[in-house]
Amino acid sequence: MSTQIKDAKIPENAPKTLLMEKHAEYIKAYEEKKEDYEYVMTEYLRVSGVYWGLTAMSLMKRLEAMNQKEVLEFVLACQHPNGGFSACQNHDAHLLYTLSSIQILALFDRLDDIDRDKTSSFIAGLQQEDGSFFGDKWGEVDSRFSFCAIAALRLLDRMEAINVEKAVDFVVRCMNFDGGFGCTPGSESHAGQIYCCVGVLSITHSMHHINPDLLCWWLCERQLPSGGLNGRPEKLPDVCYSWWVLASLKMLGRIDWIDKDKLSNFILASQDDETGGISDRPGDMVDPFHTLFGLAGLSLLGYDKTTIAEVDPVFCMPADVIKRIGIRNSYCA
Ligand code: GRG
Ligand code: ZN
Repeated sequence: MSTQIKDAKIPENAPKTLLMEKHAEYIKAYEEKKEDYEYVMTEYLRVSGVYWGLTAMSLMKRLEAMNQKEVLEFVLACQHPNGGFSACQNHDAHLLYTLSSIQILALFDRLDDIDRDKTSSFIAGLQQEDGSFFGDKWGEVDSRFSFCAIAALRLLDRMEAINVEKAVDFVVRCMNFDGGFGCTPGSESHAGQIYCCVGVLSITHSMHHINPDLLCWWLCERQLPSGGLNGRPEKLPDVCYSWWVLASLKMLGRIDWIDKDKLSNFILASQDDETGGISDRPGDMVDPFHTLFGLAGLSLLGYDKTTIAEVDPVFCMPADVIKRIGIRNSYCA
């Protein structure tokens, strides 16, 4: 008996070229329509949403179209006296939003607008005895938070604020028999967590802990007949895995292990040719999250290099911003 593969269908009339102008208009309009239902309902992740929109615009070389002054005022208003940042005002400071805030400041070359030591002591205060990180004062542990802590500290040039060796030990303990990584030791491999853990090992120059052939087999098996990638076996393909999976393959030096043309067709087919924006799979509603990860995936694929800027596979930010800050990641050969 054979098992049926779950997959998306690409309609005949799905877009086949990049609708760049429409995506820029979609992101700009999203920034402006603050009374929309969708905008209001995503308040709990606002600062990350701002990072997705700004990074998408940067990759389309349109960052100057965004309202820098308004964004910077908003981000600074989200900083708490303990140095951490929340998703928006009156929410708790969290590592997820601290990273997004620092990424936004870095995009605008304004990291010196904050007290770097104060923010790094907030991050360091969340590290636990076993090297892991709480996301915030409520105590959830997840390898995503290890990535947020380490990526933020690297952008701030404050890696010495934490015990890096213990942070790496924890991430290595999240590694599974299949070469992948989960959210805590012993939990199932998932492409999103793999991106976070490989990112930590890349930033800390600890890639020797990984078996790249084993892990990249698991990663390239995420590609389905439609060309799209899923996040773990038996799941549907989703455009955001064009980032989580592909960025991991790039750091591991094996991006050629997937069919690039089929994946770019899947991303292009997930564009909305009326409203602009990219969705998780063809025919679904677009959002800024999938618009960013679709564009960033196309950048990694080398699609239309003259119009899409090069993305850094670790930080999901324009490569020239990471170069300007002077960061060098480690990659596998
Ligand atoms: C700077 C890019 C960047 C990220 C910051 C927050 C974070 C660090 C990384 C998140 C990594 C992650 C866990 C991504 C996966 C998101 C996702 C689609 C989860 C849903 O997964 P499933 O398996 O469902 O529950 P699906 O939709 O795959 O069937
Ligand atoms: Zn998704």
